[in-house]
Amino acid sequence: MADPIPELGVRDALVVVDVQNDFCPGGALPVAEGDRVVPVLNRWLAVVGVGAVVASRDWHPRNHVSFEDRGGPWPRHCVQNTRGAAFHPDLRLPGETWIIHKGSDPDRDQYSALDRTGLTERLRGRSIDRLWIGGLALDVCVRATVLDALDAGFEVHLIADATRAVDVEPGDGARAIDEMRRAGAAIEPETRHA
Ligand code: VGL
Ligand code: ZN
Repeated sequence: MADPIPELGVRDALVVVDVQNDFCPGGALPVAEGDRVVPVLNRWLAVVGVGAVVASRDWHPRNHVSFEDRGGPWPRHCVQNTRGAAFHPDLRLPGETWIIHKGSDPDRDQYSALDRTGLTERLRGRSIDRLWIGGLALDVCVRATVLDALDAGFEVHLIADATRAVDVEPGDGARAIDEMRRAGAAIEPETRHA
């Protein structure tokens, strides 16, 4: 049975991190089962009355510093305006979704959706103080976003069944969850990941 979704209201934001083709099976930097987050997130996206729905996307120029041909750790991925950078076609983002672009500076990476994107200020401007975060990848951009959000003073809930790890090293995903919990994030549903 699917887990129940808590009651969300105007102080809540749903933050969908980087659910893009390149992070799904068949993409340039595939996360195992990355596409499995889509139906789970769609259930959350169907909840009405939240303060904001936010969707970030990794949005790199072709010569980005994180790419292997510039000595970075990753194969070329999420190049601006390519199919790989598009949101997964089944993700049902509402029309009023705030789209956040990150990683557009060729010489700097931005794993967190709150890293100098203006999102923190925009959320505070709407008196949103509670974030529900899922997406890809658990151990990279979701991790960075959750830790930044905690630093910024938000109450943070990781939607654990709406995220998957890239697991460059085995166990990276599990370690990321531990780190987020220790930093103060609530892991939803708490029971399954206790
Ligand atoms: C990501 C690796 C490189 C992510 C972005 O969205 O988690 N991972 N760029
Ligand atoms: Zn990237």
